[in-house]
Amino acid sequence: MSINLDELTSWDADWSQLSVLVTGIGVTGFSVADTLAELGASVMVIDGQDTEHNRQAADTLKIVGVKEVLLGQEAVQGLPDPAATGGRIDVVITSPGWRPDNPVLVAAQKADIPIWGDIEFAWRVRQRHGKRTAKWVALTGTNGKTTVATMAQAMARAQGLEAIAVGNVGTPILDAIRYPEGYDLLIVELSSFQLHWIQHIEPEASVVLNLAEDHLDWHGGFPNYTAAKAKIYENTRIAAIYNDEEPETMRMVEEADVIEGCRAIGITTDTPQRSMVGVVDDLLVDRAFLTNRASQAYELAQFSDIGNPAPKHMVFNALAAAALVRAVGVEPAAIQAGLRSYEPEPHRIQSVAHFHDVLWVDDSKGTNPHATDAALATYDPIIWIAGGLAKGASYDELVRHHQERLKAVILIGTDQAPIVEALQRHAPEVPIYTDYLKDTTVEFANGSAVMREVVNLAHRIADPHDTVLLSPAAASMDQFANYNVRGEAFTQAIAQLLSDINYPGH
Ligand code: UMA
Repeated sequence: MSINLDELTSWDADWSQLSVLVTGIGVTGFSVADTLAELGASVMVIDGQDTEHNRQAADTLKIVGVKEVLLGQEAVQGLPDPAATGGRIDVVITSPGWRPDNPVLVAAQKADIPIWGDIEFAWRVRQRHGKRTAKWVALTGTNGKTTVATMAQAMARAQGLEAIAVGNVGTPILDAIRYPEGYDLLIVELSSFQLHWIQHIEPEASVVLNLAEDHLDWHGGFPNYTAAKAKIYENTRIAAIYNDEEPETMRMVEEADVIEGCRAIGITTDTPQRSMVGVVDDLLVDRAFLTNRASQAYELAQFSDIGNPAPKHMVFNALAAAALVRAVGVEPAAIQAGLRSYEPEPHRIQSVAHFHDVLWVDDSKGTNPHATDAALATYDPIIWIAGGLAKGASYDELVRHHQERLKAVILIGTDQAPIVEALQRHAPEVPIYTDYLKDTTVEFANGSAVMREVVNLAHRIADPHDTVLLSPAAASMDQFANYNVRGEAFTQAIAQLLSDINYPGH
């Protein structure tokens, strides 16, 4: 029997005849398999890692009705025997970390089996009889996504909406879809991986915040990466929002097939033209979401509502969040109230210590050159702690742009060569410290030992007025479990240093 997937467009459709292969048993795969089991579909899950954590997740999924879970490398060499899912596989629902050239996904494509991501699946089950249907606003970009998503959440909540930031931000979207009371608004943060697998969603508003090299290995090059990002604008209903300072994002909006009546809205940190949000003096203003926009603007908030000082990238993030929620009717007063109540994320250009006139800043969230660009632009002179997994990125532009601010560079992590080469080309006089820090055999648990070495070294070479900045411009997973752990290791190492030097109060 063949299933018509086009008919599966609501929670109440008949999902029970469907046989699904779910790839991955992480945050995404678990939520997908759990949801499918609740819908009565026949589900099989595979994952390359046979760990204790994954075995426990498998046991839970089997209890809720998942037919089969296969763990370990043998399970992910190609399509599994479909006997366990009713003799066939109608669709594969993949986790974002799985690259399209993964053997399982390649085999599915060869066999003409459709592949969805969890976002495509979530769009199809978002409507359910007797329950409110949340509106979606969607955002992507190389950097600032999570800040914008959580700022938009704060603004929408200040308006009294039941709103939640979901997706790449960490909470799987299907958890929100299945939330019993339902939501008014889902703020959907999408990675380029998630966008790659989307076929059709219709957000009220969408934005590509910025574009810079990242995840090139996954996508197989920059053109594929930007093509994935551009998909966010397709079928937008009300506002397709672009970054006026990045013309490529405007071009994406121009080329997108949006819903009739959808408007292009620009974000600028300068004086806004008509149909833009932007800045006048130290005010965030809206010249987009009002009828008499030719001659008037709404005041949304003041710089001081963001912070003191309010760095340019945070002003931009606040404007982007405001544009997203203004599109669904959030009032200017709620934008301001949301910004005032907003708690910034940890590990994002966060001052963590100041002693001997040296500032220590944790920007562990700087996992690619573009994110680190904002951090390097904020300080001078800098002792820069960088390196980790480069993910195919180039460091030339970053180093060229900030070479005058760099006093010294301390490198950690596996992929040191691209940074060293960029420094040799554009900042040959800046000392680079690489000794003993790049041991690739260090296990995650030893990352903290590396960070202690780094912090002690930075302390020895720092002079008054310097900033020691951890902003690696690279992913952390070679030496740390994730960027949070890397940032924590940094602050703990600083605390240890303060105790070792008997700094008052420690
Ligand atoms: N796995 C395999 N084979 C593979 C790849 C993965 O078997 O080739 C297995 C792993 O053993 C693991 C599971 O798949 O058990 C992990 O799947 P996943 O890597 O897709 O991770 P999830 O736990 O599902 O988390 C994902 C996002 N992860 C990635 O995109 C890598 C999370 O974003 C996201 O919060 C979550 O879904 C909910 O939507 C994280 C991230 O690093 C934070 N995102 C990148 C970024 O922000 O730069 C894109």
